[in-house]
Amino acid sequence: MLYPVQNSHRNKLDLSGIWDFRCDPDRTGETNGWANGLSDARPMAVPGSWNEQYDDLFGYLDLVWYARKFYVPSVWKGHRIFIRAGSAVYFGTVYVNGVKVGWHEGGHLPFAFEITDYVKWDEENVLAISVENELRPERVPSGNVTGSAMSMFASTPKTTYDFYPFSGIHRPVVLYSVPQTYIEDITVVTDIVGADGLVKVTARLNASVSGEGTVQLKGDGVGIHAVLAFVDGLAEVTLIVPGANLWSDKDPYLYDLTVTSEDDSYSLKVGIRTIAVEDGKILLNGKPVKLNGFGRHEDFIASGKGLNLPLMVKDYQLMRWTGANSYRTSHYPYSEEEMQLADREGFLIIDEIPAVSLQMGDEANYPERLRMCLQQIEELIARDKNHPAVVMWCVANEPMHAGVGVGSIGESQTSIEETNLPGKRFLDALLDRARELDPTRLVTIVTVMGGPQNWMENCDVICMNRYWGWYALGGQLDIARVMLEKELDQVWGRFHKPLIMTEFGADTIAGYHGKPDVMWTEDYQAQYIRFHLDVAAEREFVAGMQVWNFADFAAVQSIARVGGLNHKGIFTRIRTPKMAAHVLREFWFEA
Ligand code: BDP
Repeated sequence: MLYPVQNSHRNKLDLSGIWDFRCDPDRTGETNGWANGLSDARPMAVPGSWNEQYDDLFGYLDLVWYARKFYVPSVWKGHRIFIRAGSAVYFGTVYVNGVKVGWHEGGHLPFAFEITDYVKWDEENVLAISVENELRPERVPSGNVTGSAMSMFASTPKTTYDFYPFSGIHRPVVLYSVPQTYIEDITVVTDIVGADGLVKVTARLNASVSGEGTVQLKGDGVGIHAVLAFVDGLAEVTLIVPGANLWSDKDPYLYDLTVTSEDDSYSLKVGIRTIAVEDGKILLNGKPVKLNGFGRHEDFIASGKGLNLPLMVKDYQLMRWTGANSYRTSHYPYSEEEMQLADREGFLIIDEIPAVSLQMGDEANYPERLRMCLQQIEELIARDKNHPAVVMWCVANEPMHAGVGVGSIGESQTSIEETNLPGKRFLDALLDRARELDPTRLVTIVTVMGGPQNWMENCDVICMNRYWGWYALGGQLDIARVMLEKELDQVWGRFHKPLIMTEFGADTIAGYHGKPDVMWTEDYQAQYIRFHLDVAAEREFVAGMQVWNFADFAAVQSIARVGGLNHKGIFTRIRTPKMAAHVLREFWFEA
């Protein structure tokens, strides 16, 4: 799944813009010919979430149709034509000139279909995409689960997770062309031997043909060429880069790699780096590194979860300003543009599939959810495997053990390990699959307070979300600190693996202050963050601290979410810093 590019062999047309849009709650659109265009349509921006663009669509999660017209430039004749969407949440079906050309299940990941045989030349074509985001128990993530632990956080809509289920075409839809025989995939794996960088390039054509191609790596003072011998459509070569300029969070150096085949060429950025775990530490290029930063969301006023490029650039600037060098794509894959920026800006990414708050007590839904999780792992790794920024795959966030209730928040438990073995097997299957597909990166599961402790045992890095001083021991930061220290030390003692606190946070209304600093004030959040960073600084095995959350974000409505927002942001939803942002700067800047 190579990111579409424009170059001398390939073409690309971005179809972002204002599309026609219509809801189809009775599901009659297909029989009524909506695939050929929409009447009585209203304007809708693509990319963007429909829920944020119109009040009456805020709570609408059912079927909708998007449509627009397009021309295929006549100079593309003789090429293969594809249509590709960066993401549609949750289920998207694509029609070209009334013909259903394909569908894709699962949000936040791209899909493309070849449409060469369906396009008309020298006249207008109609593109229609239907999308629905029904919340269903068997889906990933799940909704409308009876007895979900999340009821306190989700009065409406009935998600099992704590963010608004924004729906729609969230990333650009592009039309692109490739030659008849084209480079279908490239995998780059890097290594370091002494002062040399090794860049192993594997290229695959769409046809099992043999022939000659080339690989070229360019950088400061380096120009390395090699021949690529394709046999049955596959070729592999390892380049040696003497005195390589390594990629790191401090110096994100990128080389330009170009692969050519007889008819095609494709260029991508390459960062030479290694990532490993050794002696309880995470090593980047053989040296210990800490992942300091945030859990985040793709979320903003009006654009919802839609790609918002200025916001993306601004967020990186703000993260850098705090001194952060890392974040987790909580709780789903972020845009490809975001991953490209992470490579360029030197951020260390924990890349997560949308398996958030899966209810592991609900075994009836295991088979379907397992199928979806495995599909999402495969698609995510296929999409992001060449990004040096991505250092870890996360295959689940806070899976919920059997019988969990809102009150079940405390230390991770050993007493419930035995009764939760089915959940462990499910999660282990996800870890195994990610490792099998990519043995060069670390793999993890982010665990919930009060969960079975052995669910962490097969992770390369222990990732813990803990809310001592918020959901447990709120307003009692001194006791909360003792509990946190006790749990961290016990978990380290059991597993001897580096540990990242992937979430810790306190809801805070910007502008609220207090002395004493009570819950919900900026002062409380600042103290809460400070004690966590102090505790981490005293423990070498803590390999990272990621605050929940970078910014306030839209959640589902409930008594716990003032104004429909989760207020744990270090920045507000419109990106003004709260007091705690300065605490982070103090700890992280130039750390
Ligand atoms: C954790 C979840 C996260 C929530 C957060 C919270 O992983 O999605 O938003 O708690 O409650 O349980 O703020």
